[in-house]
Amino acid sequence: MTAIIQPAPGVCHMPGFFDPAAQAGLAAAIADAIAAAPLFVSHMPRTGVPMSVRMTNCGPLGWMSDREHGYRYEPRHPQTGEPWPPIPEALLEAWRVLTGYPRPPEACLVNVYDNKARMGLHQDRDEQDFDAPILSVSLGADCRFRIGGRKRAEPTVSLILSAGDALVMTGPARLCFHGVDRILPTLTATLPESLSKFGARVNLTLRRVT
Ligand code: MD6
Ligand code: FE
Repeated sequence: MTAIIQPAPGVCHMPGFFDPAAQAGLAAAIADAIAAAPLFVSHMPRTGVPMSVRMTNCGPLGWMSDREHGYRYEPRHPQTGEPWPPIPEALLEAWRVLTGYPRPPEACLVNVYDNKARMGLHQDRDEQDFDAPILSVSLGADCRFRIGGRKRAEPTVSLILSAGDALVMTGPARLCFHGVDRILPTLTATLPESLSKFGARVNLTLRRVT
């Protein structure tokens, strides 16, 4: 039984939800997904500035962005043209247990951070369904995660996301601004070996889209 911390209404942080053995199993499944659907770089709409994370997806739909067509979900990998690999069973199980949502996630975004990568404050609003929660699972290095209100200018709180942590954003938090300030230095590389060649931290974000 893991503790549940609520840093803001609708935000549930469950540190160490996945134990080290479960993290290793998940890492191996994500390494398989990356082998089938290689990591790629998305670009900001209009400006074309590249994002500092590399990404891929699992599930029927995958999130991506480029200068011309902006933020969107696509059923196929932009380079291979293949459908995304399936969402690992351990993540589907976590979705059922932690969200209680009656339908399965349609998208699992895999974000890979090196030590310099970050993610600016954003809302997850490219989905048609804001009633469904979002589940995020972190592997590898710690990061400083920041979460605020529904307006960008509202005050924010920060928390540390560590390996094995699950975070659910639901209800009043579903459209809150959030981001990753920075990856924190660790004495020991915590990303399981199957993924450590790709980066320092991996975040998996599961969503309903339609
Ligand atoms: C990350 N996470 O932790 C980025 N989005 O690397 C997210 O952008 C995120 O953790 C929606 C809900 C939970 C999240
Ligand atoms: Fe997000």
